[in-house]
This record gives sequence, C-alpha cells and structure tokens, in this order.
Amino acid sequence: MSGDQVDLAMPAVLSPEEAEQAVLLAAPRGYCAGVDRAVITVEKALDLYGAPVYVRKQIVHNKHVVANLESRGAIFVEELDEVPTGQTVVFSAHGVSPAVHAEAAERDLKTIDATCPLVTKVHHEAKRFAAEDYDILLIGHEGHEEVEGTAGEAPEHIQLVQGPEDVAGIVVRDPNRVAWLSQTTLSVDETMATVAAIRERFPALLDPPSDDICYATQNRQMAIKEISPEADLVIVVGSANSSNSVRLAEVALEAGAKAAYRVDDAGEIEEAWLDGVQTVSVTSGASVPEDLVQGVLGFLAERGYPDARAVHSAEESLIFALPPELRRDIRAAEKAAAGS
Ligand code: 10D
Ligand code: SF4
Repeated sequence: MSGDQVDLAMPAVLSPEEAEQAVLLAAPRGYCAGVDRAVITVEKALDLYGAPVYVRKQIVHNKHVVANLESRGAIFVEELDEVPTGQTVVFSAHGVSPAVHAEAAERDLKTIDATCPLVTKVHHEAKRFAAEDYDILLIGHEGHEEVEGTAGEAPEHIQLVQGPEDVAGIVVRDPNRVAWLSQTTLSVDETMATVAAIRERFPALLDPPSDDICYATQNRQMAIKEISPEADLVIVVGSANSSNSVRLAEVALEAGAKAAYRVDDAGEIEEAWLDGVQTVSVTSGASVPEDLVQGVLGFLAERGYPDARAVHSAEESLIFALPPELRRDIRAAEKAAAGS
C-alpha cells in the first residue's frame, strides 16, 4: 500500500471487542509418531516400487492425506480381494487381525505393515491375556478398524465394551479372571469411568501392563483441556471418522469451551460460528497435516483475529523406524544402485 492510502480492511483503532480477541493454539497437536511413520511408509513404497501401491483401508483417518496419496498413485481398498495377486499392499496404521495377514499370504500379496507400534503393543497384550485364559473386555468403538484388528487376535476371549452402559450386560466365565484393554484413541476420562464401572462388577479386574490410550491421544487431550475454559469457540481440525479428533471436540466442551466444532479444513468453518467470539482455541487430531491448521489460522486472520499464541503443555520427540520389510527393500535398492 502506498503513501497516504487508507486500508479500510485494517482499521487503525480497534473496537474494544477486537482489542480483546485472541487465538490460542494447542501444542502438541497434529501428527503423532505412528501417523508420521504410516504416511512416510506409503510415500516411500511409491518411490521404491512405483505406482500403484495398494493400501488396505485409509492409511490414517484423514481425507486430505488419503487424497494426496491417491494423487501420487496409492490405491485405497476396503478389502484384500480388491488387490490383484502378487501386488504390494500396505496395512493401515490402525492394525489388522491375524486373519487379514493369513489372507494376504494365501493371495500371494507382498505386504508392508504400517500398524502403529503402540497398536501392536495392545495386540500383544490381547494375545498374552488370552493365552492366560482371561476374559478380555476391550473398551472401544464398534466397527472401528483398530478394534476389529485387536479383537481379531483372540475373538474367543474378547468382548467389546463401548461405555459404562454396557457393563451390566457383560457375561464372563470366571469373574476372577477378567482383564481390560482399550482402543488407543479414546477419551481418557470416559475410559476411566468405564473401567471404574467394570471394576465395580469385577473387583479382581486386571489392568493392562501400561496405558493403552497412547501418549499422543493423552497429550492432545491435555493440551486442548488447557485452552478450552477461556474459549468462546474451539475449532478441531480432523476428519469425521478420526476417533481421536472427534474426542478432542468432546473433551473441549467438557473442559468448558462454549462451543466446539470439528472441521476437515478452513472451508468448513461457518461464519456464524464467529459471531460475538473473542477467544478461539485451535487444535488438530493425530492424523492431521499442519498445513490444514495453518489454513484455519489464515481464515481467522482474514477476519481480523490476531496471530495465534501457542500454549505448550507437553513436549514430544518420539519417532518410529519404518516397517522392517520396507527398510530391507530400501537397503537392497540402495545397494543395487551403489553397485551399478
Ligand atoms: O480414528 P483414529 O483416531 O483411531 O485414527 P486416526 O487415523 O485419525 O489417527 C491415528 C490413530 C491411529 C492410527 C490409531 F492408533
Ligand atoms: Fe500410534 Fe497413538 Fe498415533 Fe495411534 S494415535 S498412530 S497409537 S501414536
């Protein structure tokens, strides 16, 4: 803008309402170590083997991530019978049951398992409790891929419990040999309420050896709790089928936010949500790329909100190595290239 031109979009004198406006940004938010590894796995597989690379289910529950990988040559399928014999298929971060591994072997598919190691940990716990002949109560959401994969480790021993309301109907063989496990992306507070209700019925209930709700889920819930009480509006970036993202909006409301909405991107924000809103708190689920969050901040800035202030409640530094079968192929390709 030159010389004495006046920018009408930027009034020099702020109204009292604008002067009070604030945008708080949760930290940590966005990609966790398991999602980062799973997305890089598909990218590297595309680089190494060339398109198409098949992926069973959405690699992570984010429509933008899926669309981006599709544009690079990934083909997402619901079941293995959609993958041509002999092709490469990546298993999603949410994990698969042993039956899926068996089907892939039968179909002669080359598999790369991008299951998050923290989901695999829950699979191991399920196998161990089942081997010790416990009845296992798996707290989680019916139909979620992670629950299907974990339950498939020991279908005879595992029953799903979706919340305290299910507890009265639980039937076990021996009330003294009952253990619980959970999906990794649940609300910590809701899960503890469910466990308390289960323990009331089965006082000898055995706990998992360590938290099944993972560090990333816990940290993101803690971070949004910290900036919800003063929020007139909380915007959670994440897809509708992303369990951990949906939980963040619920946790925000429970922590005192006046309103909370989940959006896939800034394009889904409704102008009316901002009516009379001074403080907006923003976060994103574990499967959400940061550029989508920046898009939301840009949307708010265009409407006069100030720069976001990050509120840090935990530091994260966990990184997972890529799946061993992919690392092996990358090493072999590097060796071949060096030798040629
Ligand atoms: O639905 P969700 O929260 O379990 O999955 P999303 O892909 O959104 O986030 C990553 C979490 C995984 C892979 C489960 F551990
Ligand atoms: Fe792994 Fe937790 Fe991320 Fe799920 S949310 S992929 S369990 S780190």
